[in-house]
Amino acid sequence: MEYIKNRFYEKASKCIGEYQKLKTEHADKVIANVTIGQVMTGMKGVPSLITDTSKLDANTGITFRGYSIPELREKLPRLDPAGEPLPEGLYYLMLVGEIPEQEDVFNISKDWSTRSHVPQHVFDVIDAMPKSARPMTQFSAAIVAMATESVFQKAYRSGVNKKYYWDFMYDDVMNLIARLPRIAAYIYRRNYFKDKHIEPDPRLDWAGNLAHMMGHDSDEVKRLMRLYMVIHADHEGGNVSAHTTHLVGSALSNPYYALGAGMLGLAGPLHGYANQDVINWIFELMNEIGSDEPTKEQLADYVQKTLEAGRVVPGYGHAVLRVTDPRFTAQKEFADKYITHDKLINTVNNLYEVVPPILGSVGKISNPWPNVDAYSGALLYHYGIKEYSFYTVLFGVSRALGVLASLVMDRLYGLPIERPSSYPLKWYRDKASGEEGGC
Ligand code: HAX
Repeated sequence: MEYIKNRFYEKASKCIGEYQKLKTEHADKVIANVTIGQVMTGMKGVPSLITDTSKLDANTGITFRGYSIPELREKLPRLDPAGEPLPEGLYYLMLVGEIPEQEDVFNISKDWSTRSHVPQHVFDVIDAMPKSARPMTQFSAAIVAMATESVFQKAYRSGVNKKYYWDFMYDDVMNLIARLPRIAAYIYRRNYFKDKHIEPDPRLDWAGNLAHMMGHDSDEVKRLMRLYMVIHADHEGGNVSAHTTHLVGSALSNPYYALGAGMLGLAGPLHGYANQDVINWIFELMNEIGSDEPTKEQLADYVQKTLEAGRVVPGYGHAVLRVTDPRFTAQKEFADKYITHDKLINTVNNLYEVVPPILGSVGKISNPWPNVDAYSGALLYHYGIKEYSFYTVLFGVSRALGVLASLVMDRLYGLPIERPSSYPLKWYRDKASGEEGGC
């Protein structure tokens, strides 16, 4: 589908000049001051990255090229007028910056289908690991193992001019995205269905095929999978999975290395692992309370107990957001529309009433509201995807869309190797007060 690549180049190449101009003519312009508080809390709010695909606002949530999640659900092409948008369309939007036509989206589906062959050695790498290896360990190892296929790496080694890096990166990224559903489904069937694998169906869309290869072939699961793949795709550039992918890519590592590293960041409990931690924590509380329909009072007691034990309440809080995550709301609307009664979903809804006032009363928690992970597991579980130790892999398949689209742009703009400065703790102490002593 060369025409989409050309369309991307035509639009994005206009920004190269912009980038160069800022770099050369406005290099001394001060845009922000950095406080010690920002350094001590993980560089929150320090503008230091260029990411065009999406932007996160603390009070309104994520927008993709300016479009909110409700707008995406209304405007992006879909297979069925009553269904959810296709993630192929979101990828096009993030890359090209415009809402695609139906035909563009079908063409991406077809293109990904033709690129989706996974080399045998990647399956061998997965099979070499014990089944007790976490699905995210298997997933990131498989991605890195696929670097043997990198056309960017081959082009670099053959001495290609740097102005063409983006072109090879584009192809690597398309191949990589195309293959992720097959890899994810392989891990799923290996771990939970005794290696009974299901071949891809080339007539299906990218997310529908993932559901199919996992063995969940109903229209309902495919609809959920499309929504899931759209809402998890990107969350601007500073989150751990996006930033890691960008950082590793900035050393001109191939996209397989960059995404593999990003996925290992996603695997952490404060990031994507929270989606399985939420379900684990809810089952733990149901078990301890002795009911699968706990009352709000029982839930409140358990939340307090979790905090007293020095643990976090998974699925709540956010580094940037200060409101209910619109990705939570989109999933809640989906559940309200399609699911009449489900004990796990009822508990998730009850927690939404119970948790925020408790977290709000702690004082130090910046955001007491739920994030995307508070809802996603309950929906997957309802539709029969009950193996929650797998859930972060699904997040990873989706997150690849945004971080890899950004990686193509990084190479097109010619962004430099990233290299912030670090200082000993004493340096900050001297800056703060100049007091003697300390560690
Ligand atoms: N439960 C208990 N304590 C919490 C909390 C929660 N849900 N959220 C924040 N806090 C605590 C922090 O641990 C921190 O405590 P210390 O000062 O003792 O270290 C304090 O409140 C201040 O933290 P913050 O400024 O509110 O939040 P951070 O930006 O540091 O962290 C996190 C943001 C999302 C990591 C945090 O809210 C958290 O741990 N939430 C639970 C885990 C979770 O749901 N993660 C997924 C987030 C969304 C995402 O990335 N998905 O992939």
